[in-house]
Amino acid sequence: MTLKFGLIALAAVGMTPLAAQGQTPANPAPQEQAAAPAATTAAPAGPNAAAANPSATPAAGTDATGVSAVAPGAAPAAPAFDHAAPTPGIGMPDGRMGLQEQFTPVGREASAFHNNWLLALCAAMSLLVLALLLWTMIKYRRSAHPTPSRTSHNTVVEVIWTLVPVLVLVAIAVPSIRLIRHQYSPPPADLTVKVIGNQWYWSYQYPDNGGFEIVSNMLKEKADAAAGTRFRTDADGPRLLAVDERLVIPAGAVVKFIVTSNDVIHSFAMPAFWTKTDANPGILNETWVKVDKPGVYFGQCSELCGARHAFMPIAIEVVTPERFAQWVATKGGTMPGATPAVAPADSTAATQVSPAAVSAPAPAAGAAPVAPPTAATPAAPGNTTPGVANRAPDSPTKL
Ligand SMILES: [Cu+2]
Repeated sequence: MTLKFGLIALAAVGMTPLAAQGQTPANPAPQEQAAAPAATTAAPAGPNAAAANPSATPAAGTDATGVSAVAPGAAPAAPAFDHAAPTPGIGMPDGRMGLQEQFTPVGREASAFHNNWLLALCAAMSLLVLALLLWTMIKYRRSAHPTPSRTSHNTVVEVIWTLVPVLVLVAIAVPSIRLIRHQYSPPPADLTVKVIGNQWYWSYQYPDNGGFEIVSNMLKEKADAAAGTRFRTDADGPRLLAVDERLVIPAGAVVKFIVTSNDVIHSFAMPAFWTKTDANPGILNETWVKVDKPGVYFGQCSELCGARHAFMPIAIEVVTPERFAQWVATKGGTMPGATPAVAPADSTAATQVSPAAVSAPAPAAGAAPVAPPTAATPAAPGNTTPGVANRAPDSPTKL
């Protein structure tokens, strides 16, 4: 017996440091862990990405063609677009409890369901159970009720405690299923935007508007930004949420987002639109929004995707349809059905490079300088990647 205990104790003592040792490196460094696979994907990404990840490579090729194609011809004086400043408390967290104010029909339905029905139901049930517990504890305590009842069946009570939960579940299921039906049966889309998650930024393609692409990076704080590069101001949005290029969509239009990823799983989430969709490599997920109110709305990547997961925010600017057409024009895109004033820009010319990209042509670090064979052939519209030059300098190799 004692021998057995001794052995167990010995084993325990022996294992403790082992266990501790095993945990020490793994525990405090989830970042390293996350970064490790990232680094491995980044290192061979050069040759690989050429084929698999079209947006990572053509930095060298497209950058040059993009700039030279646009600068002289297509857009003589690239019209500037006045981006709106966000409204504090709208489309962003502001410290209040509860859900953000919703700006889509589905979001309004869902938040009303949550606030007015689920919360009320939860509160009522919790209070009822608490009251029953208190009543039992006080009324049937030993001092007041020394001989307990031997009753083992009571048909009325049993019917009630079976029926009431069933009714509660039905009362939750009906509006819940109705909400899911609304969420997953979108009306025909007026505009489709392809959303692509990348470590660690988002790119957005507009296949309906000539297939141009924008690349959206988080804006750094003034103190963190390299000298001469753009940094965040309050007009851009809150810290860690403001981006250099916003996803712009028209108000009142049904916008379909096709969501995918270039590397690992990300998640495209916009709390004020009640939208969260995983971005999986090799898979197209779909979600939709219809936002009535122009404004700027912020979200974040919502699937742990590596070391800089916290720094790939999403900013959507909802504008009037007229301003949307203006914005598309500034990106070198076209509106469907519109006859372009200039000769129809080929797909490379359409990939206009923003001034920011020209001023700060950050080399896509880690990417091979070899121009991919696909860069020459205009691939599927939207596979041209002008904005890659826009990528923030903090690319995987820095980590
Ligand atoms: Cu992420």
